[in-house]
Amino acid sequence: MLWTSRPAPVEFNPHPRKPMTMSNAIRIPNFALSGHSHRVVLFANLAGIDHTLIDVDLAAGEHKKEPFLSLNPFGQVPVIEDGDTVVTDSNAILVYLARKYAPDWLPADAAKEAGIQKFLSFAAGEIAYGPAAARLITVFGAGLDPERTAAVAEIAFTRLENHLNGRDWLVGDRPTIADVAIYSYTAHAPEGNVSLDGYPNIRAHLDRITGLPGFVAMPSTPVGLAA
Ligand SMILES: N[C@@H](CCC(=O)N[C@@H](CS)C(=O)NCC(=O)O)C(=O)O
Repeated sequence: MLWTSRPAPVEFNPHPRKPMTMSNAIRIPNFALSGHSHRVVLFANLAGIDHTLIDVDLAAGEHKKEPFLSLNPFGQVPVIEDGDTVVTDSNAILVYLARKYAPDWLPADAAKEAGIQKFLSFAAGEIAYGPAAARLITVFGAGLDPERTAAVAEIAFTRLENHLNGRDWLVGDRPTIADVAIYSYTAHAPEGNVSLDGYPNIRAHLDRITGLPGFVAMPSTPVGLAA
């Protein structure tokens, strides 16, 4: 089994209030072709957060069985385990990791935080039901309506393109978790037959993210316009 056991505590612990483990790395049960998972992995790398990836075989239904269901009863990746803390949902994980380990990526300023939350909702709304859903059809054979997902993708990318007019980053003057949240499914939209040709601001924004130190790509799938 893949992530049943935590690293065993060592026998001698000079700091008894702080349990020692072989590694303090955050554990990320992960599916490499999931944009939701990639969002978390990308952020951990951009923010320099020590982590260990554990592959979850979605095709074999590992996410619908124990021990995974004890971690996330929703039966979805991504999940993280940070010591005894388990966090589920990609955007919730971004918030948790930024708050705890990389606060520059989630400014406490009320207006900026609200702006970031807006784009987390956008990632879970228009992006999930547009380009992400379109890619589910071509990469995983999902029985969704390609015309509908293409229409939602167009709405999403038109809004994003307009927002990025005159801006380098979605909120404020530096990258935040908002930029990370929308990256993976936007960058891989062509796999779902959604072209980025008409969206120069979006393409420039994606390039800015790819150029950040620590950037890691999600594996490409040669389907749709990416074939
Ligand atoms: N709201 C969740 C959605 C996660 C999600 O849809 N994960 C997909 C992989 S991309 C999954 O695990 N699907 C399996 C299922 O829902 O049964 C998040 O943001 O983490």
